[in-house]
Amino acid sequence: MCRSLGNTPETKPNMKFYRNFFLYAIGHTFLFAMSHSVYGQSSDIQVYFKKPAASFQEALPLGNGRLGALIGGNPNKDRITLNEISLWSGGVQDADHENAHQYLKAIQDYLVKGQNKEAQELLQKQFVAKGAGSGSGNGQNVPYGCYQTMGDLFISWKDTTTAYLDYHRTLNLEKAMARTTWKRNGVTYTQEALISIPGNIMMIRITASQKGKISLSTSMSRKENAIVESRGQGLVMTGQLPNGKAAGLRFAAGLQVLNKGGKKSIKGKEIEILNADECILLWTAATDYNIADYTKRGADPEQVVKNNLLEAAKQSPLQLEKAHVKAFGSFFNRNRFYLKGASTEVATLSTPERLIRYAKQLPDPQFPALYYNFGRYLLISSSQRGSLPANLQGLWAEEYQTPWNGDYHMNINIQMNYWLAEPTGLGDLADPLHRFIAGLVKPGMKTAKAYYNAPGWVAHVIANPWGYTSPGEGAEWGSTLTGGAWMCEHIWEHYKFTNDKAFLAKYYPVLKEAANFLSAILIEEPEHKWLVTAPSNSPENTYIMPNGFKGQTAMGPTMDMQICREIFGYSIAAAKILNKDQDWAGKLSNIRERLAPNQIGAAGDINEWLNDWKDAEPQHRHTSQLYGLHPYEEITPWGSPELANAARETLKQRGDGGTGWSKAWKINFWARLGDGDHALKLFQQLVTPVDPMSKLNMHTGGTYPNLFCAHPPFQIDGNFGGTAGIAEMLMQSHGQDNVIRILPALPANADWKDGSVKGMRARNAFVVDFEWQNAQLKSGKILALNGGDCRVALPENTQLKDQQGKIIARTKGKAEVLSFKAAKGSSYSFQRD
Ligand code: FUC
Repeated sequence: MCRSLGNTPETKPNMKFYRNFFLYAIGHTFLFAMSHSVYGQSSDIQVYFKKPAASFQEALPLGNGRLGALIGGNPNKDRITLNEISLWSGGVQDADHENAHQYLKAIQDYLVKGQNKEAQELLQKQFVAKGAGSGSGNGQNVPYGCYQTMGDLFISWKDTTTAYLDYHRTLNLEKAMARTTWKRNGVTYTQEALISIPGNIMMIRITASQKGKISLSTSMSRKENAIVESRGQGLVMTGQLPNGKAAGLRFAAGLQVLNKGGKKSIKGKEIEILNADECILLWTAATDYNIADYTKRGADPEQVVKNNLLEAAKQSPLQLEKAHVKAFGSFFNRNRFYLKGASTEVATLSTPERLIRYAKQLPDPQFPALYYNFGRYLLISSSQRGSLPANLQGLWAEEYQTPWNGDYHMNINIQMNYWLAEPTGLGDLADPLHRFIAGLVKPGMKTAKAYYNAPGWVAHVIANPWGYTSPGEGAEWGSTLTGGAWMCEHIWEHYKFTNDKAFLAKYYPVLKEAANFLSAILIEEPEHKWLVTAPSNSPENTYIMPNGFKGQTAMGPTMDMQICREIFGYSIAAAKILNKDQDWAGKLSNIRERLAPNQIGAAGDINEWLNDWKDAEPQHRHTSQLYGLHPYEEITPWGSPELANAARETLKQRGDGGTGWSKAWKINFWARLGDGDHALKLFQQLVTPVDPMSKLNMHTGGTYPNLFCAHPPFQIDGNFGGTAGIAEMLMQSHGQDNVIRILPALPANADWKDGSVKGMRARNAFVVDFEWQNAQLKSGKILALNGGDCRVALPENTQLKDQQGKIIARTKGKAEVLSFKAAKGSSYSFQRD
């Protein structure tokens, strides 16, 4: 298993690197003199701690969509948690019950007759996954597998007898660099870390204010399934994870240290540095997961590691850093959100101190901007082209058995991870999601045949990188059959935001086959003869039937029907745009007309089930019956006011509690209802400080000191969903009427009174900048990337000008929607009188 890494940069000293190192040291000092910010003062782009991390929820995340690290910043012994996004146990398996479809009719008949108990019992017996499924969320050693940490990197300082002073630890979200500084024995030490997108490498640079003062040893470790050994003058970790039957995925990681001054030697499984002036740690990792075809093995991970290290050493550290900052900035700087005004009191506070202060509702206008910037930072760091999508923890995990296997849950979670991508200018970073969806089609066709004897493809609730599409192992949660169709929304939305027809044409078969599946399995319910799905769930919620039966197996849950309407609707639209399948689209349109509609119940809310049944848990975290309000947009205050009112009532009945992601979803719901104050209230709920050590009820969501969202436990969807929610408060552009709505849900809160946004994306490829004062939209600019019809809702007495400054339209005494033909590449500005 362990071959030599060959000529590592250490075994054959790379003179260029040392030459570059000198240039780097000079350049770097300059660069940092320029960029150095006062601690706590860049309060919208800096996460700041005054002490080392005591848990990973206090550590600072770095990542490049493949590699990830959590920097603890301890000046005695720093623990850096290591990750690689494809480090999954398990493997490709057949979890379909081949003959499950023989029981489909019987289950459906029970449901039609109202015998839900019998339906659910039969479903649990014959219609769940074959084998262990997710392993009850503990799938590490079953074929489903589990995302897991790669282990730890330690930096152990030799002299820890004297206490350290003046400690600061920051994560700069613009540069994607983590920096720790402290003083010991009169020497100032600085440790800076980055994970480069172009270099696929982590670089940690350690400097001291005096020469010869760096003495430390560094090592890597993993608790299981790996060995660490020295090769040349570096360390290599190699290992293999179980696939549920035998040995599965292979992985490797490499660590090298380049020192300036002093002495370097290998001591057992550690690299020791004595009396150096400066040193650089380079770390990288790889697995043999094959992103192009997960049924096959990919490149040899040891070779990839070796190549990455060799490539990194060809560049000077300054070049590496510059390339990193440039690549990261090319994503981060596309979109910014500022709230004007700063609270001077927060200038010196650490992030956890600010969280506590913000929970008391004290002013901190930069805090929502920080949260927003952090959400975008996390997506850029955990989702890059040609890699896997961000999972339940993005790519940051310290566990070997991550909660819920750190997988891809498709009844809200993975979709929420990507809600922010399109509006905040990161649509290209949804590429891993699009590929992932396409990768589900083939196994999903097999699952569709096995369970439903239907054409097309289906994926249920849980998915892993090994193409799992079967139902889960539990009837009560695992048979929602619209997981795959919900995922398809992201393909359509990418088209809507970019108008990229080539993209649509490429992914059209994915949409079409998901629509084909759903249209084939619908049955007629007896009362109204509406078409409904069966059997399915309304994600993880329990109904109480009039006869007292409490169950989850149902026909026609509202969310399923909304998803059917949505996917049929955009598949028909896609067929038209691509000039294809007109007969098919016509038939689909007829089926769409017959789907069970949204229904308002006796309590004035939107029914979650086909019948107006009570919920066993009225404040359940999932609010799936409002899928039609968000992310789908069939319920709007202007298009369907009655349903919008019922949605408002639903939210009131559900309450403002829930897990982290549940609160994040509610920000989006309230923003779509145009209620900025309630959206802000939910944001405040979402950022309720959570102590990592406390054993909270897992349904009491909030935010950890490092701003990671607490389900609890840590689950990243709340960060992404919260950021998307802020974006919805700032601007909306529904696809139904193609109107850009600026500040549709601005809270009447002093912090939000004045602000600006740059680079928000609207559907139909428009980029919008705008500014508001005293809670009134003042001015802005719309750049038409593709050109075409543009519709924008503007307040009274606002004029719209073309690029030459000619007035092309204006609103008079009231707010209006202005329409104009935008030329490709042109900008249009608006200004209120
Ligand atoms: C969904 C949620 C849970 C959790 C899990 C990963 O099933 O209902 O709260 O977030 O995904």
